[in-house]
Amino acid sequence: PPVIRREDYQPPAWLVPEIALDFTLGVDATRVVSRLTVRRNPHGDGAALRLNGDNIAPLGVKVDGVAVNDWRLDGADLLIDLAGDAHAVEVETAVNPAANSQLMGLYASNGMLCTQCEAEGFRRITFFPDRPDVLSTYRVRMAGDKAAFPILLSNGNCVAQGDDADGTHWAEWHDPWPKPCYLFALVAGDLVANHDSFTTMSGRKVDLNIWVRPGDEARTHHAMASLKAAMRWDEETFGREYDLDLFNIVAVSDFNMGAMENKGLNVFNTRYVLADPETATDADYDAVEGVIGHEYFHNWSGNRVTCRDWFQLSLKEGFTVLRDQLFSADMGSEAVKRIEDVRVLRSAQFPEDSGPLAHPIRPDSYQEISNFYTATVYNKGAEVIRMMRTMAGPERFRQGTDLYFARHDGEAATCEDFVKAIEDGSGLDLGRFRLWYGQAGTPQVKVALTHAGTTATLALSQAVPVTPGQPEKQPMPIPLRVALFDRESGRHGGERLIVLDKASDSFTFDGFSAPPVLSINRGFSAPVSIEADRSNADLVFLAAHDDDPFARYEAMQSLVVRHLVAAVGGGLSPDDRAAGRAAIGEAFAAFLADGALDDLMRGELMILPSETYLAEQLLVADPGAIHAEREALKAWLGHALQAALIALHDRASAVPYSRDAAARGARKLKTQALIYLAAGAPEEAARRAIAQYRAADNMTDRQGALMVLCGLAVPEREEALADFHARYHGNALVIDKWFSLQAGSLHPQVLDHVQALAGHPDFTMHNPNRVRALYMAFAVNPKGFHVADGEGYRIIGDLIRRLDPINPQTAARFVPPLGRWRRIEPGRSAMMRAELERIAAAPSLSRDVLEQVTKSLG
Ligand code: B3K
Ligand code: ZN
Repeated sequence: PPVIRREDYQPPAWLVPEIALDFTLGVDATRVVSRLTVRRNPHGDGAALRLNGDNIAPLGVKVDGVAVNDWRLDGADLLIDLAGDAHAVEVETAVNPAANSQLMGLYASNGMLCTQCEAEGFRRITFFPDRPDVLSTYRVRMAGDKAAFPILLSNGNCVAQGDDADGTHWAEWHDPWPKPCYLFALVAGDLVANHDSFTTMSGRKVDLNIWVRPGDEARTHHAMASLKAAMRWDEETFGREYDLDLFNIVAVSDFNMGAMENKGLNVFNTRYVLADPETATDADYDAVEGVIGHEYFHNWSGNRVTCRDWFQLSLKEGFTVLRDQLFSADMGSEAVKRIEDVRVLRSAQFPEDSGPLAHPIRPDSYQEISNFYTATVYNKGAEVIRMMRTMAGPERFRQGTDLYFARHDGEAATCEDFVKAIEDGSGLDLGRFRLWYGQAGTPQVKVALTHAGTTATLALSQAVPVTPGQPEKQPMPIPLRVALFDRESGRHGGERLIVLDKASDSFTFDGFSAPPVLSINRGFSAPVSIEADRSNADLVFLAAHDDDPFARYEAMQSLVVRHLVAAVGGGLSPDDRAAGRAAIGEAFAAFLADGALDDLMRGELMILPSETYLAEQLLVADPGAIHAEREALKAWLGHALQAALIALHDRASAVPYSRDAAARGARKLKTQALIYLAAGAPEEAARRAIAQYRAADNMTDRQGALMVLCGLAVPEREEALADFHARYHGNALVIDKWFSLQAGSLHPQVLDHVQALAGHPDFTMHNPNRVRALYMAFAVNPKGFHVADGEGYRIIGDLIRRLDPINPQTAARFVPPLGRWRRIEPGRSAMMRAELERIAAAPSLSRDVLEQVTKSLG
């Protein structure tokens, strides 16, 4: 497949200021007439009009009202030579939404029709310059059977509608804001809305609707509350006001991603809309709030200011992720949100950055852009912008974002435009900081603290690892929030922000009569990996005393990482092992008993570093050994702290259900306590888990209990699984949980379970949520995926081959777990690689899978 390069960018030869689309809707056949007003771009190269297409054929082409046939096809694109500088071009196409299993373009989902155009789905509907720097105002007319499609929606405002005699009806929509075609959307179906309204800061009333299938209305209240909170928050925090009189959200059950920010008509995966206490966990509630916020925030960061080309994807995604993170932090616990975000970064982005698919947040080339909607572009992209905010401070950062929006409103901008606006608006010098956009790889920072007289000296050095296509790296500015604690008082004399902008540097701190304890990268101020030679005692000290909650969590994590890495390497004598466990146990016991901690934070501190993150610490990892050591530590803690864990579970179980922070904290603890008990005292855990399951009046407790039972070979497991399935039969999102919990479990027969579930009547390859529920839960379950005989790899390899012809975008998402082979011990490594080779040898692979597999082998 051809390689698209960032440096080859050329402005479009033709602009399309206006488009009118006319849809005659049908589930098996929809006809589309597209009328474009095209104008030659003075900055273009004077070439023919190129309209991209994908899997469509032109049924008729007119230029200035006259049918022509001197058009030609170049691959899938339609080329039309035009004599003048301005023309009207009309193209007719037909598509079959029911046959569209890729879920890109116009497709059918449960009898309704909907679209997904980002990144390149619009070209599967009609011929168009499908690139984000061509902005048009849209008029959309749709007509169709009124019984099948009582609701007809598109972007902007509905300007006219009517009924026809033959049982059909029609509607016309107009979106006044010019937009690229990836933000176009259409929805037609039998939907009901939760209606509400929001009054903007300038006093305009906006109608809000969340559209769902009849019967789901009662589960939309949290989404609506989140939407209104997001609208207010963006006004207050970023000065951004909504710009239409109507905002529609539609929930769709067949969807490749989480949601899509189409202008005025966001389309959502049902899983990020529907929530009630009976069917959604606290984490699900948080995810709904976060994704509703994310898509809403795109109205400015993405829609009003869009991307010039897809290499700039992080311009909208990194910035919008940062915005949704700050929003969620303000809605709940800032400390807990930060920890969760770092955990996602470390388990999803760090491995990406150190593997064969590593790319900078602004990639230099791609074959299939869908493969670049990654944790790097999204989450590391957010971290990079967060560093600018940390260095500027929130007020000056806001001056930068104000300038960015003012300067580029209505434009298709670049990452460089963003950095320049932050620079000009905030007064920061971001000269070398721009390297963060171009260099892939997680910087490794080495830290040593020495003490002499009354001075502590912090010596730092950095190295950015080699990544594919980037053999040489330059040092980057790394902002580190640092505090030095006095061992006696347990306090520090103020935090300092230092910026390491060279390969190595040192910083001095005066006024310490004794060697202080170092707290560094507080708040995770930079997305780097820190290598510091700190004693267990110092880490235990920080885990107990650090006033930065992230640093406290981090000290705990470091303590565990260090112990487990040494254990896995076989370098622990029995005495060392006992000492390491004792230090961890001491820290655990301290925060379990710490009355000053809230339970949500206590629950975070209880979570051990993931096996993926542990594997990242090793050049070559043995997943079996990592799993065994981590489980052994859990069992030791569960056993050693059994009384405290039981007391915790009892205390938390007495808290009645509510959505407030204290009750959510209690629920988090209940499940965490069960997890440790399951490892250290399985009978006690099984008793408690089935009791929690039976008594549950909410999904958090029920799912937590079922998750723990799923990992135990006990009769209560079957009872709970059968009850769960019967109770929620027909509720797709909850049945997804039923699949995930089994596929992600610690049960010794997890592989057999996965294979049986693949043949379950509720399983289908055509619904991405269901595919992910079974297979992604399995692919990220180290116990199952890395089983020593390689069967886990074969399961995922088979899945990729079978799913690719149906849904290549989703199939490609399963390649990265296999792509880790170079960093895995030789036996498994060879089997992972062989699996990739089997995939590569399959006839006619999609561009999506081919790119990921080739790069993973390369
Ligand atoms: N912008 C969409 C991503 C859609 C990508 C489809 N390949 C979701 C989001 O980030 O908000
Ligand atoms: Zn986004």
